[in-house]
Amino acid sequence: MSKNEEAKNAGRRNFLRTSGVLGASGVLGATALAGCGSQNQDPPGTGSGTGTGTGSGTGGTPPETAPAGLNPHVEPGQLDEYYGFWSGGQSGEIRILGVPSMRELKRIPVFNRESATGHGATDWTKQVMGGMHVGDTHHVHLSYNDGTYDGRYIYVNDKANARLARVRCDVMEMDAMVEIPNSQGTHGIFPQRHRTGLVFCNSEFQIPTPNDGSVLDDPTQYYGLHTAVDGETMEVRWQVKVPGNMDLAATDYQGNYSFATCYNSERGVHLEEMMSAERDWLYVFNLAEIQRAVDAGQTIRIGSSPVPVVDATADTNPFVMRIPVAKSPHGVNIDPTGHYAVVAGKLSPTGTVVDITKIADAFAGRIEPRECVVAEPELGLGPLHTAFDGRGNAYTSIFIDSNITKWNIENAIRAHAGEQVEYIVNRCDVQYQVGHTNASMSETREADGRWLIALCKFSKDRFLNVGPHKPENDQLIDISGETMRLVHDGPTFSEPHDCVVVRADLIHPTSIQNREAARFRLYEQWAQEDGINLLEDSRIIRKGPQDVRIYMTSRAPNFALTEIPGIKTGDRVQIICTNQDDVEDLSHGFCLSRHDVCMVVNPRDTNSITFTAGAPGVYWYYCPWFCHALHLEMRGRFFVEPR
Ligand code: K7E
Ligand code: CUA
Repeated sequence: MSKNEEAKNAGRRNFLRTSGVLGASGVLGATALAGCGSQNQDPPGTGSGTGTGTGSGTGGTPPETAPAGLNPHVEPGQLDEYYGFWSGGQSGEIRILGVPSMRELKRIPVFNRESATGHGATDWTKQVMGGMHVGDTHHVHLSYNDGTYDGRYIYVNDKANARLARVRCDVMEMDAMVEIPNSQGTHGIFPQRHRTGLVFCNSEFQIPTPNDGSVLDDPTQYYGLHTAVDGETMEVRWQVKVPGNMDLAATDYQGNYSFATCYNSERGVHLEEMMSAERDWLYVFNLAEIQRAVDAGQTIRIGSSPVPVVDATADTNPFVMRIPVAKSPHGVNIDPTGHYAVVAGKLSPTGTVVDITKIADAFAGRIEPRECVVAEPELGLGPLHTAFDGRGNAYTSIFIDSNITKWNIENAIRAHAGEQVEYIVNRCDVQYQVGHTNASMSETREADGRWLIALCKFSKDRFLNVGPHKPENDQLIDISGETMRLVHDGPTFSEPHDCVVVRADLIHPTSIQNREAARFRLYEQWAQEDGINLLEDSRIIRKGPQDVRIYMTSRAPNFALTEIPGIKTGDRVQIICTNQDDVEDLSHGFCLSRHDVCMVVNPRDTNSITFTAGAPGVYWYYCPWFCHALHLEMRGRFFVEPR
């Protein structure tokens, strides 16, 4: 960077500091333009081709105003440096994006029915999904070991039907799903960070406990539940019953606490009531105390649920501490040092910084819960979520102001203690109305301060108009420098709330199915029953007057069976299909004409689906995945006789 540019940038930073102060005193309009290179004004260094090098000076002549920064461009054939795991919102799925290219690499169906893979229609997915085909995923988090990702599992919530699911990272498919009992609106989730331990799930809605119709319109008897699911077995271990609702979740790095924001401490059922109190709570769950009570049987049961429930409804109790925080808190995020929890106010223009090292004293009664609060920075209108760069800075998404506000945590603490110090570093406008924000490795000890994603709820005029339902806009921001730099607009389909950005070297998927996922135990059990070798044998077995089971292998470009005779109309037919090919990227599938049956069978995979044979006639089945030059010929006839 030239002397000239440096001087210019320094001047700009000073301007930003000033505007930060203005913002803090409520003159927010004045700050709207501040502090962010946009893609229109400041294109990143072009043509450098280095992928990860600094953009400036590596090729082309960047415009004079272009600050140094990372190059977001990933050349065709080159790989991204990060996996981004996106929640898929109301689509019920998870999405994998490459970062920084923002290319969508894959969708992992979880709570949804999905035509390409047969997810939700195949036998095993049907069994675990319990007949439900909608989901509302908000939060994806990976399993941890020692404060960083261990590359084993992805956990994802379903707010719609109160479930938690898990995806195996080796094959990137859902392998477990559990219903969270006694609760509704499973929203914030977070796994423990010291090892693969518990995954905590917050219920956003309060309901009667039990919710059996004996209590209806009496909100004083509604409660929320904080649920611990074992991240290995996916069994529900315990629940804690609290007054008030719970929104976002977080965990510390030691395994001592889990956290939940509570925006409805009022326990209201209408909007005005929920917003009435000036302060709400950050709940801190004392995991050792809860475990002690569970082990000692000091628990209650709710309805017919076998899960032990710790009653923490008393104003003071050893299990849950309530730290008063700014009005209607939303996000709670732990900084990469593990020292601070940052709570965003949502209906207050402030954040609250909680010193986690003080919590033990507060639980012991040596200090008041409120004394754990070490800063209350004024951030802007509608703070929601916070990410970190590992250099002491926090990046809070500001919904109403539509920006990402970068601020320094230690400076905010000093300002709170009375020092004259500016903590706002600068702001970056985003388009528009940002919900979550997350940065590369931000939820780990290894936060690296390179890329930040702003998940904007509205795209409005940013893309070609596609009708009344617009895409969202997940924007990519380079945070490697002092000034944030917006480098990419990423349209996304409804409605990924959150994402995590994970260094690619931490994830090691296979290309050939390793047959270790839970569903294979089901196939093996059937095969054993019928004396079948799944990878070798094809056979049509009549199991009863109306039941047929068919084992069939496939190898490009052939199904082992090209005719399936002997089926009677109304038969319940199960097809168990195995792909013998162990060639990377060689998926087959099974699709049966006019039967609503379609599924994928990946290399060395097995999949199965059950359906009722239709009216008498000839039906072609075919491989729906382009697998070979003779892919269209990969088909056979299914003969249905009159009964
Ligand atoms: Cu902020 Cu559901 Cu994480 Cu939406 S939640 S933004
Ligand atoms: Cu096998 Cu197409």
